Amino acid sequence: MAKAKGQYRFSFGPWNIDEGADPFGPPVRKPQGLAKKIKMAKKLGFDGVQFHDDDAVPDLDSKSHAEIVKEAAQVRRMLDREGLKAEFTAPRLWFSPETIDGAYTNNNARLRKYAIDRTKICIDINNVLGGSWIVLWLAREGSYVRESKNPRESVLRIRDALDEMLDYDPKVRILIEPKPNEPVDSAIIPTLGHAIGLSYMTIDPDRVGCLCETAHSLLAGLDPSDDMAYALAHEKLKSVHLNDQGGLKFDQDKTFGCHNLRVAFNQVRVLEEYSYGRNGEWVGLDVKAMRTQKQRGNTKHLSTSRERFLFLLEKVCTLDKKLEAQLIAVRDYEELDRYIVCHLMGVKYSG
Ligand code: XUL
Ligand code: MN
Repeated sequence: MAKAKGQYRFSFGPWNIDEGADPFGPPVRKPQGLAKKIKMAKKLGFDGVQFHDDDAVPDLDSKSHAEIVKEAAQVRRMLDREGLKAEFTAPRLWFSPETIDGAYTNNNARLRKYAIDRTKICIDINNVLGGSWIVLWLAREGSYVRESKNPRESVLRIRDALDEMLDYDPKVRILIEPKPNEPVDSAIIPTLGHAIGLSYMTIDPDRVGCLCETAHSLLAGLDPSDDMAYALAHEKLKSVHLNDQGGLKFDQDKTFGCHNLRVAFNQVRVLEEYSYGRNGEWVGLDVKAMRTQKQRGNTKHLSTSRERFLFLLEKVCTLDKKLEAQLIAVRDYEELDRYIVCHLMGVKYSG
């Protein structure tokens, strides 16, 4: 869908309104049903919703294909009623007993088949929801003990799985969301560079792209805006999960721009300058409320992230490009840095 420059469609997933449980403590907020979350998305000014397969159809392993399709159609009607679209569906391949040791790279052939069958169901759900693509976060495709999996064979197994998906549905588009670690110690496809390389190994590279998450790039020690630029240069940046991260810790999924506004600015800038969104790409937010947040205000991280993106977009559009070019031409990067920070802080710049 075409958009004018500077106009974006925003999305998030039901998991982004959560109860605040963490590995060290139980939930602290009340659960909200999917219907309520869809209504909240509309109220917050969002345009679309991202799904895991079992967000749309809970307990899907215990349901027939006909039941799954019927329930997905009910969710589609909820979206239609609110005037919202589904952005994507992602198979939650890190939850079930079958995927304890990974999905497509599992050492057990029967369990690898479970992962493929489940992904085909996810593709069917996505088609009913009308999503643009499926997203593969390759959560457990890696190891805790390097010798436990053959790393070369694992790459080829993921490629074979992608080929089977591409063959299953000639229209499906697949986005890989890489992450270097967590829950595994070491991921087989840890960065966007790996994901893009893998896409070219498939039977139809044009239908395999990627989703760049800010926190995942930071966890890999990379600048997220450079990662986005790399994927844009390959015409493979189809979705983003904007958020923030306080350095090399666990995956924090904090509000966009809360730690490093300048890094956030450069992400918005690269998206805007290269017309991200012109071909239907979404600005997805993968943010979590802090556990300290009370029930009231449990969506503030979402509205603030969206608001901050729009503030930074204003900064991108009002940047003095002529001055920037002049400073680059005379190689005065100290002055360029001074100008950029003045601009971001909203203080008067005098050259
Ligand atoms: C995991 C992650 C997931 C995916 C959706 O770190 O980012 O939320 O984005 O499955
Ligand atoms: Mn994500």
